[in-house]
Amino acid sequence: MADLASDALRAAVGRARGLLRDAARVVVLTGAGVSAESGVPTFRGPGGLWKNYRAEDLATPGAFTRDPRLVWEWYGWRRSIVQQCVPNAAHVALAGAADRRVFRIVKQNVDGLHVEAAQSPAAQPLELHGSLFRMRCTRCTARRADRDVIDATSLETLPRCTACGALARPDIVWFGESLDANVLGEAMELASHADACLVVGTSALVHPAAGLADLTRRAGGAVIEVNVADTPLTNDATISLRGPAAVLVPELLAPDSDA
Ligand code: BJW
Ligand code: ZN
Repeated sequence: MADLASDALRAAVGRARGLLRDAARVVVLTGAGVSAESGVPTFRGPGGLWKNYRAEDLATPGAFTRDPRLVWEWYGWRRSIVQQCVPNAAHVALAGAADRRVFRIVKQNVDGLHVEAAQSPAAQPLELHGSLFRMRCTRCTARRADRDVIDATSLETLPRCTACGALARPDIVWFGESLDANVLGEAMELASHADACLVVGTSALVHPAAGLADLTRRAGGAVIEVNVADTPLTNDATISLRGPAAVLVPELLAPDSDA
């Protein structure tokens, strides 16, 4: 195995590989850490986006009502960073596993890298918190994909709905907003019936996403965590692996060499 720092980690990875191999149904919950090695900043922790910006100032409906120009400026900046990033070995390994078996990815990230890594419809993730590269109207129900540069120099230059002309907003679930009920329902259903839940690179602080692994655990399934640090899930996880997603996830999901 490449780059596994200690015998203890190597053994834990071996046990986790066994659990995943024996699981008929696997659900994967990913967070910002899965894209860290692609160069996308995480939210919390050293270098995280919330270090320099307060969530309440930028990622709430109230923030957008108060100052849509500031909010669009922040999203335009994040889009420009993410547009230079490509999926890493973790995204690729997860997409490959989703092609081979009953294995669904549920993602919190809005960066689109799981979507880019997917080679088939089976590998398309369930999207809990929206996308940086979609916008929706603040007045009507129109939504559209969009990768253009955002001009946030003034209110007049901000993106507008092409159907009704009202101000458009990022198609992202902000704090205090409800997740799409169908998507959340499907994610909860998957988690409740999974034999294993693989949790990759999330601080597990933001609900309702953070509760999904618990649904698997309460139904008797295994919870396998991959993270560079402890999280609120660590104590209750069946196996918690300390290390970077782009190293550990491919190790966990590589097909057996004698297969
Ligand atoms: C690595 C690594 C490497 C680094 N390898 N690992 C129940 C209890 C308490 C509160 C609530 C609750 N239910 C609802 C709430 C309120 C709120 C909430 O959860 N607040 C908490 C913060 C306390 N939730 C909501 O408002 C949700 N809405 C809702 O539930 O509606 C109904 C309702 C409303 C009001 C009240 C009650 C009910 C909506 C949540 C929307 C979240 N949206 C965001 C996007 C914002 C902006 C944007 O992206 O533009 O989603 S917030 C942000 O956090 C983003 C992320 O998807 C989400 C999760 O973050 P994530 O992915 O975990 O990232 P980090 O940075 O926190 O962690 C990175 C991890 O990676 C760390 O652990 C690192 O160690 C690790 N890592 N490098 C592996 N290389
Ligand atoms: Zn409109």
